[in-house]
Amino acid sequence: MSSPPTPESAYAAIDASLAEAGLSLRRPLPASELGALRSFLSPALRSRYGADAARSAFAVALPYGEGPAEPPPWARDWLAVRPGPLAAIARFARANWYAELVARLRAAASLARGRLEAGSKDAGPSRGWRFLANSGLPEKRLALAAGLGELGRHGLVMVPGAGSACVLGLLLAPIAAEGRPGGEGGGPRREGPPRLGEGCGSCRSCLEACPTGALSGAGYDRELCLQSWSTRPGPLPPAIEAAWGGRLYGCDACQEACPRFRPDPGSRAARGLLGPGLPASWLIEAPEAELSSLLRGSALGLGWMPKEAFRRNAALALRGI
Ligand code: B12
Ligand code: SF4
Ligand code: SF4
Repeated sequence: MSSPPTPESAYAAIDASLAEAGLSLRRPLPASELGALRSFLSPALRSRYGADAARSAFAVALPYGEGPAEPPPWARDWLAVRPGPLAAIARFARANWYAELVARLRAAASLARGRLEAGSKDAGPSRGWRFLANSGLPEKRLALAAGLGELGRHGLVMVPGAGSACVLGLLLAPIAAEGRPGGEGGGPRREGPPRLGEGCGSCRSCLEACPTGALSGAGYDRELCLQSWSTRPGPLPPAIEAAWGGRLYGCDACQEACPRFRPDPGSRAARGLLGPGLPASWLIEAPEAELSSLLRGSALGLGWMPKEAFRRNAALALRGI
């Protein structure tokens, strides 16, 4: 017969398991914030992400690196026959860091359940454990509320060591867990709304570096952000087109300008390895089925991403490189 774990022993099991799964940047979400999340979410989102069943939650960040130095073998084969420029991929998408983070969260949940069950403790229903990254939950807000980092003036969460060079995720658990944070989170938990650029001092580098003026002291204008247009098919507004440059997916300009942006050379992802860019001519000429099949499993392989947007980006990149 198993008995419920104490919140402290559940916390110890989950925290140790997150560490074992390679997640050093981890912080528990205050219970009050989990309650606030439930009131904030629509019933559909609460049910989709299992928020009602969650009794505890951990915010995590996975620092990413530069990704592979070269495109994948099939892209190199194409280039051997058709030499030409690569259309650029931003660092967060050069490997599937979201899938990597979800895999580590899944591994951590399985380890935590194992630890608890080995001590005859009830780990709750397995479907109550949820592993999320780039989900429909407000991940930046939750990371900040957990004290994982602070909000840079570019609107991204900065964590110790990596700055904004990290993806964010969440582990939801169906058991209560309480304890002293064991991970390398950024600082005290935050009460109230996060403040933009609170640790930035007088720096304005990201604002100045944004090629479209999407960032201003007052905040961020999504309609002006190049990344917002990466997956929208059709002609681009002239100002966006003029600033496009050699991009295929993502934009790192505001982050590259940040003195605290430090991609982690030791970080590794096993999934969706694309590298710094893909041959622009392949993106334009390859049949749609080939694009879908070779991009599957990567950050560019989601079913809702229209391939004609990638073809347009590649055509602009050919012009802009
Ligand atoms: C949609 C989206 C985009 C859109 C729009 C971004 C935006 N800021 O609006 C586009 C495609 C443009 C985009 C761009 C990028 N993105 Co993006 N994006 C997302 C996504 C999927 C949703 C964010 C969202 O809905 N934004 C809408 C805004 C208005 O919502 P919000 O900022 O989260 O704020 C909400 C909460 O505060 C909430 N709220 C308000 N009050 C309260 C009260 C309570 C109690 C609660 C609970 C919530 C709450 O309401 C707000 C509005 O809905 C998140 C993942 C996620 N699930 O959070 C990633 C995410 C924000 N993106 C990420 C990344 C990496 C990027 C890029 C850097 C990629 C790139 N290199 O090109 C750029 C960043 C550009 C920039 N300077 O911000 C990372 C950021 C990591 C980090 N360190 O901060 C995230 C967190 C994905 C992840 N899991 O790692 N992104
Ligand atoms: S991602 Fe690019 S376009 Fe978007 S805010 Fe940053 S610099 Fe500007
Ligand atoms: S570039 Fe400067 S202002 Fe922008 S987030 Fe980094 S430190 Fe803050």
